[in-house]
Amino acid sequence: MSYARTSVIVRLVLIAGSIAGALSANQAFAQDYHPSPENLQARREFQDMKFGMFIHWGVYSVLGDGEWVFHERHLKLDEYNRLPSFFDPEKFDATTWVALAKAAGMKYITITSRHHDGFAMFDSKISDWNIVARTPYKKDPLKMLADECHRQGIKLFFYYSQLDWHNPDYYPRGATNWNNGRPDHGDFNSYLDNYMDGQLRELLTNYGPIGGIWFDGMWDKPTADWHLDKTYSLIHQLQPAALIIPNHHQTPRPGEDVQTFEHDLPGQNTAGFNTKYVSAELPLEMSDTLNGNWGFNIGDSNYKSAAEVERRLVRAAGSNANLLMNIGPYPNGEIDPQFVTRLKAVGEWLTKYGESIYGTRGGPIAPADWGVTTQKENNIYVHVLNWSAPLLALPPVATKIVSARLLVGGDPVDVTQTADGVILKVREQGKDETDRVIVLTTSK
Ligand code: H79
Repeated sequence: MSYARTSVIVRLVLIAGSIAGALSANQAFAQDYHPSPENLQARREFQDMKFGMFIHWGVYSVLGDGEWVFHERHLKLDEYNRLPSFFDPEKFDATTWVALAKAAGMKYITITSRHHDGFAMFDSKISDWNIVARTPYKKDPLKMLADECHRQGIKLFFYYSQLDWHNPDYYPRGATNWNNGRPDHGDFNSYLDNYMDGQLRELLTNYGPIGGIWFDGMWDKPTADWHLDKTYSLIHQLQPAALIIPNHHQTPRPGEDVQTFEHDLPGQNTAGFNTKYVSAELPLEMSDTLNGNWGFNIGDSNYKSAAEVERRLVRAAGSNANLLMNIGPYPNGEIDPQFVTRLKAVGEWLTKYGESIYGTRGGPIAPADWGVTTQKENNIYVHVLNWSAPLLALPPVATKIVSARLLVGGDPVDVTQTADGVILKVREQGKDETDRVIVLTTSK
């Protein structure tokens, strides 16, 4: 069902509700929600950034078996509770992490403030299930990261798992339930209103201006009432420019600011759980892993090459989306050197090709096997990723092309524009060349 049709239904429900004199707060919110000017500005800036660093880091990193290890091994609460005492990231250095993101050409960082294990990687007063209270490290890495991001001009977003495998008030439990020793009762409303919203208030109060909150895990209980309107209002009230980015794999709802897709380009669903619906209005984002895991997995050496990351970034940009590329640092705070070399290579590539990525929107020609287009002002960037013959025939574009040149080097490119389309003479792909970018300058 389309977003527009959903809105119509919501409105009809509202009218019926007000006639009956029983307009709920949630429905009123849905009708009344208008993004603030700061929020709309933040959405545009988000789209301009195009490339972000996703970081999965938690006490699970100690076991080197991914962020789902608590669930995968069906550990008991008492067993998992041992883990924080081994988490002591003496090599963690916020300056190094932020500098790596910058060197990679990334403009924002999205880090796990807490994952499904519910363990707060920040100084939370809501519960002692947090890094300051339970680990020998005793410090708040998110505070250090936030300060450093502000210093180095990188936007910081907090990933926050709504799903919680640790708190007994996360009850009734959802699809990922196993018997880990929690009681068979709990107060879900209290979990949402006191625990979760309490922690979100901390994250939006104690870390300066943040980019937004990246929610995950709602899919564990898709039909539950998550008090979304209340939580979203809280966030927008505390920081109007903070973006709400929900990874719920559903059609966007009022109050949400970005539509994000896990492991897939917008509209594709190779992962099996993504929605095919793509918002024409909201900024889009695709998240992906640099190897095969989110959290550190010691047995995973399946690294993507720098060229592969570049291709994904280009394909995302051509689909009008950002790429949020993940790394899972070691438990000691170091970042795998294999990640570092690849990210730096992508950053070098971006110093040459960034003009055709940053600040662009998806171009006028639909993405295809040969490549994609992006656009900015009166330029159309044709990204030729996969084409060997010299002549590339493209569908028509509405504007008049006044010149065509290579982005790198600036050599002119032969171009023929007719009512039937645009023909470009593409030169051979150079060795180690990911993307041949042709800049079409149009008359307006
Ligand atoms: O944080 C990373 C992962 O740990 C988390 N999201 C990324 C960013 C993630 N959790 N689960 N998944 C990704 C995969 C989702 C699996 C699902 Fe299902 C399939 C969700 C719904 C269907 C299995 C069945 C789990 C719940 C029901």
